[in-house]
Amino acid sequence: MRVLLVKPHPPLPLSKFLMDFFLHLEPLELEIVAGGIPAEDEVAIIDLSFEQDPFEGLRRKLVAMQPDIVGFTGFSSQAAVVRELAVLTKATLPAAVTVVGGIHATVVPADYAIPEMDIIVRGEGGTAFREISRRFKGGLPLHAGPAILSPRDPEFAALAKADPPPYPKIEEIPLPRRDLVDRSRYFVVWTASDEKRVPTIFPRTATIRTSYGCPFKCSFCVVHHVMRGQYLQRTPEDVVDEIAQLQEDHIYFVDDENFINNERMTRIAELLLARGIRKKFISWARSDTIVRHPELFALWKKAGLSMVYVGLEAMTGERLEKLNKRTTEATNRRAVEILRELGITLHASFMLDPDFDEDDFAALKKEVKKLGGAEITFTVFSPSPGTELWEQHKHNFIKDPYVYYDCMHTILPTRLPIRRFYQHFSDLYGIVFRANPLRRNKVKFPLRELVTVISRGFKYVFALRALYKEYEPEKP
Ligand code: B12
Ligand code: SF4
Repeated sequence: MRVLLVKPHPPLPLSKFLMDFFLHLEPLELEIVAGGIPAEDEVAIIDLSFEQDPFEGLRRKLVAMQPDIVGFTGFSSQAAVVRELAVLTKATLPAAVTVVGGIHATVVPADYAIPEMDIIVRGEGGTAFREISRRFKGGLPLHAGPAILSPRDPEFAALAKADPPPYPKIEEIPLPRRDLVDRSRYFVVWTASDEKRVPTIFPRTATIRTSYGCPFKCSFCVVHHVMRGQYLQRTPEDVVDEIAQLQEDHIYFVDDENFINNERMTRIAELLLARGIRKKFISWARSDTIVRHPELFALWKKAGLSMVYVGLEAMTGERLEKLNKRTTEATNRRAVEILRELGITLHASFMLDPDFDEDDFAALKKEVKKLGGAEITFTVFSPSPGTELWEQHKHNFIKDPYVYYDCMHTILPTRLPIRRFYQHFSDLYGIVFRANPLRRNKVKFPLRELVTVISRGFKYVFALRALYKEYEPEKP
């Protein structure tokens, strides 16, 4: 059996820009799916974001490899592209079985019900693909149960409307087949270092997932819906064994929230230290976790934690409440202080509300200036497909809510004229690029790379400023 797994390219130029210049992570979801395919079978991964012409790149690969099964992954913003790629696959190899999985297939499976898609997987894919392989080889119908659906099955409509199926036991999820990608191509702009001089700002970076789900229910986030509130955790020993095998020195934790369980995270750090594993890590963490357990972050600093992404989202109680973030302004401020005291670089993210007026932007700019010396990003509050908020807002969307679900394009109407909204958005990035840790800290980075990052940063600021042009002109 031959299987080709396809990571689609980002359809919007702004996402492609970010990926080419600031961070490009390996297709871990497809590596895990590949881990479920028996060793005797041939499997390959193609990452279309590296192809000059992604459609032609896929066509060539299909012709050369002649796969029996072609599997696609995709965020909601990539759903339309994935459908086109499935059409191309069937036109090139009519006998190939097409399968789609990933977040969009899990939350809106009906969106993939086209004649060119044979199987839609909801939820975990490594275990699902194991089952698909078994059925394919045994000549059995491929669809099975609530997780492996066929759009041709009479039960499809009912199954697609049901809640996502439960995740399997965590120990059943296969380990990723990292050997299937060119590892030299994946990187993150790494602005933090305890050394005086570092060889590159763009180190090769591996990703790892140590847990699935999150016990919180932020209103903009789909994770609690997908995981039905479950929080599945790998054992510390298992996590550390995987980290020890990684060839990269820089590691990005792609958990939804991996610092939730203090005991587990303490044990992981202790094991890393005891086994002498010296790596640098980036992770997401909630501000309240940092405030509750500063000692945990102090320990992790020793174990190599270099940067922490914190979804601060807002600095007013009212907005935090609206997002159901269950944190406060004071907690956010304290978390920032703790990270600073520990010498861990903060990467804060804020959520702009389409409802922002001039005062809201002015207040946020003030806060952002105070954070100087941190990495900061901004996203636009956009209801996530699969959530109640999406249902509530679905009649108000001003842009296709899937294609433009990149959290940079607003899909909801803005209170300010749209041009003004994006002026402010771009100004915010202007402020943070000027105060970026790369410019502030004492580390010596290669000068040419530093110039590249700064010039790309300013290109990004200008691209954001011009984003309003992608919207209908406003009525006078
Ligand atoms: C790391 C991450 C990123 C990375 C990129 C990761 C990558 N390699 O592309 C970065 C930081 C760049 C990023 C950016 C964005 N992200 Co993001 N990201 C994540 C995060 C935290 C983990 C994703 C990951 O690597 N998971 C690890 C793998 C192993 O798990 P998995 O994706 O769930 O895959 C499993 C199953 O889905 C299934 N499966 C997946 N594919 C396939 C394929 C087949 C054939 C099969 C059978 C099964 C299958 O099996 C997999 C293995 O178990 C998720 C949260 C989440 N729960 O998914 C958000 C998430 C995917 N991101 C999200 C969003 C919105 C974005 C942004 C658009 C905005 C933003 N928040 O910044 C941007 C834009 C990205 C773009 N290119 O367009 C949303 C997507 C919602 C949606 N409906 O599309 C999520 C779910 C976060 C959320 N809380 O809502 N993201
Ligand atoms: S804490 Fe993070 S993962 Fe959990 S619900 Fe909120 S945004 Fe989603």
